[in-house]
Amino acid sequence: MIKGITAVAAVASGEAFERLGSLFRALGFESGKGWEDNGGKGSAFLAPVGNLELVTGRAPAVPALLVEVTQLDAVYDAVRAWMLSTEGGAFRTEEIVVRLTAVAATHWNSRLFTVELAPGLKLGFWESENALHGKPIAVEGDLSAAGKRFAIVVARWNAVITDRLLQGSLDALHRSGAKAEDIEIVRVPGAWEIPSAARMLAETKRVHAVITLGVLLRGETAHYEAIYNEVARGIGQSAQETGVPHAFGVLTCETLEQALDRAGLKAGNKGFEAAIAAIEMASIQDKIGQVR
Ligand code: DLZ
Repeated sequence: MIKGITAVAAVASGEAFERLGSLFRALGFESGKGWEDNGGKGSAFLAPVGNLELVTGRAPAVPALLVEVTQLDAVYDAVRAWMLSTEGGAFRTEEIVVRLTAVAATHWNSRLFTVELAPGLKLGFWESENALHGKPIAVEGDLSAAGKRFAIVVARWNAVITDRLLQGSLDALHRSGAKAEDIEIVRVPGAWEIPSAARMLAETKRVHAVITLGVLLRGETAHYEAIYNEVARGIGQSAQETGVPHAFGVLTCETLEQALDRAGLKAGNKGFEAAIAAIEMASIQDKIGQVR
């Protein structure tokens, strides 16, 4: 399955390498994992969308290194400001006129400008006139739990099931990079008590997300619907009012057999799934915070 594309651009000199890296960082590229050995070094820059374009017939009229952007005019201003700054090489205005082309329309329904940072090191920035060109940019959470703290609230009622849900959650957290000391487990008597314990933990603000685990069996539970609604409402309310993501891992099943299936037997492990949702939401919260 295809995951992404990496285009490797050889940069002639160390100075040009540093300069290009500085520009990309100034424009807000996300840095990827770099490398360095005796023979050279590499810097990775990540973008939400990548294309590899093969061309035949005629030589392309654009630089080999092209960055697709939104708000091309703002990017133009940012590049110009960077060129004037010391990090960008403190180019003189006359030099900028030569090296930085004006934004111009292309014959492929786009606008483009190019910048020559050093001899042989030219790159282009372009924006499609079709605002929906390419994949819409969306903020998505990473599935890395490294460096994050989690609380798990687990009901003791129906422990034969909830213990399995707990194992599923711990499995997901550990496999995603969470450390054992960053996971707090709180046991409560039954599903009814989950919302208040979740809220106590969320209010401490010492965790990035709370995972709630329990099982309500219709056959065993008087006023099943009323209890279920309160538990769901309480967990949702705690998430909204504290701003701490809460993952919902409270099973509602007709029978014990059905619950066992959802706790790792036949239908996945809902504890695992809830932990993955918590990890993703903790990351989304970080990212949305960064955007602001
Ligand atoms: C009392 C009760 C019943 C009948 N059924 C369940 C259930 O299916 N799942 C569950 O997690 N808890 C149940 N409980 C216990 C309540 O959630 C609660 O812990 C007690 O009523 C004490 O407040």
